[in-house]
Amino acid sequence: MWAASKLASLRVVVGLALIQATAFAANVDPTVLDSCPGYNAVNVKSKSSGLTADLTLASTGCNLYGKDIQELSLKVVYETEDRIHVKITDPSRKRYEVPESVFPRPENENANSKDANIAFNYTTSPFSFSIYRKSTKEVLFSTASHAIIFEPQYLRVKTNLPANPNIYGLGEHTQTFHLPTDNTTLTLWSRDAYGIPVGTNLYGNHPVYFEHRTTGTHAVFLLNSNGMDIKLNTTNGASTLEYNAIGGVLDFYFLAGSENDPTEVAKQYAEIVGLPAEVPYWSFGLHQCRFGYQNFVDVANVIVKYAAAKIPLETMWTDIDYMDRRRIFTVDPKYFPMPRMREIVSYLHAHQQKFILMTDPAVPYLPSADYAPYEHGHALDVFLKAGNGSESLGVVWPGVTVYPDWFHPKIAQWWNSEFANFYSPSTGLDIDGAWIDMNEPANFCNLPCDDPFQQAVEQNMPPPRTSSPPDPNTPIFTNSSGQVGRRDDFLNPPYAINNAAGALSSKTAFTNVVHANGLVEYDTHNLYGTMMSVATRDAMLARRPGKKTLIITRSTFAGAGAHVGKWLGDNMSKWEHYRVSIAGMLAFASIYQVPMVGSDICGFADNTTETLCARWASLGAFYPFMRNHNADTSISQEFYLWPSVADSARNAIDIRYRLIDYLYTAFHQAHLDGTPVLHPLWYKYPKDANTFPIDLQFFFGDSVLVSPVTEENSTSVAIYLPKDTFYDFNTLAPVQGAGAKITLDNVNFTQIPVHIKSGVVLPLRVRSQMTTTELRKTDFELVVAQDANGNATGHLYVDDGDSIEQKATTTVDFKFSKNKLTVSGKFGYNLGVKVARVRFLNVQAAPKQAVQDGKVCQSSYDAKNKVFDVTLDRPFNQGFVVQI
Ligand SMILES: *[C@@H]1O[C@H](CO)[C@@H](O)[C@H](O)[C@H]1NC(C)=O
Ligand SMILES: *[C@@H]1O[C@H](CO)[C@@H](O)[C@H](O)[C@H]1NC(C)=O
Ligand SMILES: *[C@@H]1O[C@H](CO)[C@@H](O)[C@H](O)[C@H]1NC(C)=O
Ligand SMILES: *[C@@H]1O[C@H](CO)[C@@H](O)[C@H](O)[C@H]1NC(C)=O
Ligand SMILES: *[C@@H]1O[C@H](CO)[C@@H](O)[C@H](O)[C@H]1NC(C)=O
Ligand SMILES: *[C@@H]1O[C@H](CO)[C@@H](O)[C@H](O)[C@H]1NC(C)=O
Ligand SMILES: *[C@@H]1O[C@H](CO)[C@@H](O)[C@H](O)[C@H]1NC(C)=O
Ligand SMILES: *[C@@H]1O[C@H](CO)[C@@H](O)[C@H](O)[C@H]1NC(C)=O
Ligand SMILES: *[C@@H]1O[C@H](CO)[C@@H](O)[C@H](O)[C@H]1NC(C)=O
Ligand SMILES: CC(=O)N[C@H]1CO[C@H](CO)[C@@H](O)[C@@H]1O
Repeated sequence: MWAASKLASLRVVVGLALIQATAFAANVDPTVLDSCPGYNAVNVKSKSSGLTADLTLASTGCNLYGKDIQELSLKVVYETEDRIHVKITDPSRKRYEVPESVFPRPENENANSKDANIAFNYTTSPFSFSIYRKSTKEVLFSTASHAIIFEPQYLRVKTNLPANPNIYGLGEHTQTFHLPTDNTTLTLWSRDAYGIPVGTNLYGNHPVYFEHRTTGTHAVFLLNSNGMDIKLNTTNGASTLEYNAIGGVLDFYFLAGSENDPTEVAKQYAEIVGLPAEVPYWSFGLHQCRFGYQNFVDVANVIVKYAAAKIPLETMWTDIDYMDRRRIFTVDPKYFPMPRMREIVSYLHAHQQKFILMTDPAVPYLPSADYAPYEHGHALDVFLKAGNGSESLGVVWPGVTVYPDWFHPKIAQWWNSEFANFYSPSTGLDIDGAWIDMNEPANFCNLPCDDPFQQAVEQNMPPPRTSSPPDPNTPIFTNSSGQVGRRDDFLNPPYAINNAAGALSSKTAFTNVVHANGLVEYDTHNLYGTMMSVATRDAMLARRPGKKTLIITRSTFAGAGAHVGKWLGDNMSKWEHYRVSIAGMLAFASIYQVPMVGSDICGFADNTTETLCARWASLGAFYPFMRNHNADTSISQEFYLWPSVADSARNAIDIRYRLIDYLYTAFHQAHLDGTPVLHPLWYKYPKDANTFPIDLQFFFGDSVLVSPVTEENSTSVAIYLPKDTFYDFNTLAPVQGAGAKITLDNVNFTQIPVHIKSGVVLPLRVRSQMTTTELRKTDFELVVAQDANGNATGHLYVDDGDSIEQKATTTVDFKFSKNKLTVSGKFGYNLGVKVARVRFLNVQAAPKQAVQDGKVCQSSYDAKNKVFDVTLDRPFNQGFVVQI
């Protein structure tokens, strides 16, 4: 979060204080790049599992941003039948590569190229390569006629694309989900991106794209954490995608995906970046937060008012307001005194509710004050260092700060111990999850930042303590292999990526600082948020061994979802941001494998309006992570403040909570095999080109279609329904999709259109206005939404909701065919509830009766909506059959 009130003055300073990059900058004529000589392939050695070759510079080189490297080595490995790994490195010099400790490499299964679904092809002179799909012979990726450029601080690879390509991913950004492919630059460089402006680099970095064709969906992942511009362009009808990275190596993974099911490529991507972490059951409840709660009384009042409004609040959050002078691991003794805060936490826990606080990475630089977190970290020497060995300073909320070095061997010892102390259940604040922000890392100090103390004063950050200079005996930077002999410009490399903050170090930690292991922030910057995420997760697990936790971060790198969830940063209370939140969420959940994702409901900055907040409360109920959050200078926006917003929240939370077990099951499946938790429409209808650009509707889980009203003041929405049968979630009446838009009218501000895709059996809880702890004690009902063939299937996974290792779990399969519903499975975990009813949809005429395992049940038929409603009284601890 960022103080809106500070923004105006900061904007002015940014423009003046940038270190100007000396670069030719990002706009060299593409024909110049294409006319570079590139490389010739020699000593090509092919094997069944891949090939190796030496690449030699074809002539003197074009030396655009440095000297072209003479000799490269190419290694191609068929790691699985669906994955080819193509790596180009400089054999003469060790270059930075994303460390294995941060990004473990996927297992190489040594596939035989004969069995692979995609193949690597190449030309030798000049060297170019392509990847094609064997079954259709389609070229998926091809560098033909675009020279590969490999210089110390500049790498370029460009591929041809088909006309009007369907490209998704390459975030974090606020472009449409279906990316524009003309004159578009996507920049990857973690940035504190207040207002999430379109066309700029934002908080996280996911250098992966999925390309969809009616003949199949494949993916390309470039494992590189350096700053880069990825350019999509179309010239004379020919589309291309070009990588321009300022370091690292060319480390590509090509994924075959499949011809019919786009979710296959999502699963294959999960094999590389890791399967998403499971989160506790309670984390799907409603979260309330804001920046600007004044004191502990405010916080307590919100909790009480939610209860009074009968809107089930699961988790109360507090932003940095709670801190003493905005110092992490402290409470303000006057405004948020520890005993009173402990009282709030006890109250929440006694009411089966949860508590989460914000923790930032920046640590106030307080060498001579009595501030233990700094002292401990300093003693262990775990903070980032400037080149002369002193701690590298920035300015963040508490004033002058240092930054943890997540590569330091003692970082976990320090971070875990600060977490254990401050968040101690017996003496501190017993949080249930953690929220980590500002971890790009953000820095308010404007370049050249030669006097952070002065800037802290100018920016009115809590004034710094009188500080002595760094201890002359501070251990100084030791050279490592990655560093020796490297003369790169870490502050202003010759190729300037299109960083919206200006120079690379602008508004973040200095990119020339060297980590404890010798790696330079220039290379690892984009990993900072993910490394803090992993460290925080470990600290939470250390506090509560064996328990699942919720960590929500702002900055992410590929693979972050295996550890944490993510919120979409500092958006604004605007309709555009309500709309763009869907594209952002889909990108994280369906492409990047970070499914625990959501946007600040009702908007973070600026003032919301009643109608925006009412619509957003409904939409937010279908974010996997549902949190209302707000900025300090904005008007309050708790859902209970307006009757229409409260109604909207209650209505949508009712649907969400009844579906929580379905959502929990989807997360479990994602954790097992990478099946996405949310789906864009084209994942389900891959041959229907009308679905490719849609990003204002989506599937929540596998089969619940959400189609919010998207225009201010409107009570109607034109939604696209593919050729398939759907059911209105409220009435359960069938709605036939015709592969066209239909207009829904009279959607008042308390409602959101939701449809069930046919062919599914949905397990729902029967009642919902309660905490998730209570919810788990309520009965189930089943909704049988048959398809055109009279079939439907579904699944349910239940465990204790809390433990990482489960002693006993329940896995249920539902199958409906020939008017018979069969419920079977493994009932290891005792749910302790019943199945209270089954509703069969699209039943054309009243059945004579419903029989459950030989026993005739009470039933009724609703002819208008064609729903056959059967009452059961069946403990949900074994299988059963219902015949109608
Ligand atoms: C491989 O590349 C060569 C050279 O461009 C081309 O002639 C050949 O058709 C390609 N093979 C396949 C199967 O695409
Ligand atoms: C491409 O986009 C840039 C930045 O938005 C703009 O300045 C430029 O005019 C555009 N060029 C073309 C050819 O559309
Ligand atoms: C796209 O190509 C046009 C024409 O060559 C060029 O002017 C423009 O800068 C390119 N845009 C990007 C983002 O590369
Ligand atoms: C070390 O370098 C930093 C920034 O480069 C500078 O601010 C600091 O004064 C230097 N410290 C010493 C002891 O020279
Ligand atoms: C580190 O490497 C640089 C450049 O090679 C060299 O000048 C410096 O003396 C080295 N420092 C140490 C402590 O070895
Ligand atoms: C939000 O509303 C408050 C209270 O009415 C007002 O002081 C503030 O200026 C408003 N903010 C914006 C950005 O309009
Ligand atoms: C929506 O209605 C409000 C209140 O009548 C009005 O101020 C606003 O301009 C309207 N917005 C649009 C986009 O029509
Ligand atoms: C909104 O629409 C729903 C469903 O059509 C209806 O039940 C409810 O009464 C309406 N509320 C208002 C305030 O019109
Ligand atoms: C419907 O389900 C039955 C029983 O599982 C199966 O035999 C049949 O093939 C299914 N029909 C279709 C069209 O999928
Ligand atoms: C996605 C979007 O609309 N972003 C906008 C957010 O607000 C900032 C500041 O007003 C704009 O610059 C962005 O374009």
